[in-house]
Amino acid sequence: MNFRISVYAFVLALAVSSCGKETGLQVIPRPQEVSVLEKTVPVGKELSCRILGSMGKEEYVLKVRGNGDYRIKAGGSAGAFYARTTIAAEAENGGVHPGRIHDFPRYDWRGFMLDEARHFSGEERVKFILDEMASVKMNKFHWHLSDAQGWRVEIKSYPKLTEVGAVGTHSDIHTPAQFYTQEQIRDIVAYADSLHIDIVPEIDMPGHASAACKAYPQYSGGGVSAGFPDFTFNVGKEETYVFLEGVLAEIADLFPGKYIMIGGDEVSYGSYAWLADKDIKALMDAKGYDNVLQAEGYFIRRISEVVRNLGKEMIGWDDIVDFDVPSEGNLMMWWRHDNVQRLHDVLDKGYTTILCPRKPMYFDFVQNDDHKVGRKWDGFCPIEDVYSFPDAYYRQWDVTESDLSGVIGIQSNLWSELTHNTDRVDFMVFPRIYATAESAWTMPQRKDYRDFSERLELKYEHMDSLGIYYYDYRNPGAHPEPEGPVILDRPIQKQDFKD
Ligand code: TNX
Repeated sequence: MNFRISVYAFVLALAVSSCGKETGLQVIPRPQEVSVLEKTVPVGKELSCRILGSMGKEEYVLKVRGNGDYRIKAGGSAGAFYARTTIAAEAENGGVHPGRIHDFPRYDWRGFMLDEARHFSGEERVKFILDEMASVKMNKFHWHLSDAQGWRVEIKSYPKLTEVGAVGTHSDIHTPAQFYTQEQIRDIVAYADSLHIDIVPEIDMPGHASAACKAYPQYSGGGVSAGFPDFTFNVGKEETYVFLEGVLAEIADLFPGKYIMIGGDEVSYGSYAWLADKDIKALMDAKGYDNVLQAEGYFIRRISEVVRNLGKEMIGWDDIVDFDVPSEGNLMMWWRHDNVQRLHDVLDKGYTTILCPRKPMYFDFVQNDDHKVGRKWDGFCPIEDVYSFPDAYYRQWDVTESDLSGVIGIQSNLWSELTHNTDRVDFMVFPRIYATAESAWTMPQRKDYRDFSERLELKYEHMDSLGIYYYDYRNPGAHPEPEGPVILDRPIQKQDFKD
């Protein structure tokens, strides 16, 4: 090291140490660049907020004076919102640290998915989850609104979707209809918007469609004979496309965001029935298809056109990767942790991708080995693993950071087969969602699990103040694992079959 560099290093070290340690800043997700004094002062007033075109839309610089007054520079209203979110987190922790924070997200997509089809959470809970997401700078709420067990969004042109399709849950097929009216949806969308969260609606097709097919059997393509006779839509009938175009047009109108998620997963749980359907056979004959996967691909390509014509981009689960939808305007969610080839496929084909592999990102997987209610699969999904995602996984996926340049973000998913009440939802989501937030926001070189665990202390206080029934890693006895749902009368599930 030459003399000038070492003098520079010394002066820099002195400057940083005289600015105090950043460990005083108890904020999740951890900001990228922090230079603040250790001691806090009460939050003062906002002196200015300047929006600068030279900064990223979500980027901000926050300068806090010794008296607690502060100035914001940001690249857009989202960045300004995140600066104020940092101030609010500091205020909740007792005071703000004078100094400078420069912050921006690692990923554009910082998501959480809630399944409301298997069990319904309702408006108040959704707003609460949106609040928690916003408090840790998450910005995509993926809303799984339809599945075999229930259809949860009002569609004016097809009223039976909710009159009939919203009846029932995973644990009781007789539960009276539970769904969102269009007015409620608009209200929730506006609420999310005020928190800089985009809502990404999912209408799952052509599988997981039993609830819709119960309401409109004329669009059913059949399914397994017992329990789910109508797991799929009929991909051979023109009327099915008219129906789905109508549904998706209302969805596009209700959700102003850029994306519509069309699912596309696990169709094989029902599609063998297609070989016995005259309309689907006619389609296959006309197109020269000799297996049902080709018919599935035909359906997905048509739906991708429908979504594009509505001015939106389509997202599908990685199941649709081989169906040749254009990489422009179609995104993929990689979820099969045990099928890494699918990750390579989506990336090699140039799809913009969101990473949400079951392990470690599925919150229907348990958090601890002794938990009984929830999935395990060669282990489970403890918070450390969520926190170390995605970087700790590159080696086992045989990828490097640069291979992942098509990845726009990460997401955790709560499938709700076994979360039938608020305690169970809380228990599975918290505190893991805070780890998702930091993995999605903070650059890898700024992540440190021990430091995160210390910062989580204040989140425990926060959760206590809100009465959240979280899983307490420090003291597992504090909130015992809540019982799972009593299954009164449920349809036979795909899990009951081996493919
Ligand atoms: C697979 S993830 C599903 C869901 C289930 C979940 C349970 C995905 C695209 N499909 O339908 O709820 O497993 O872990």
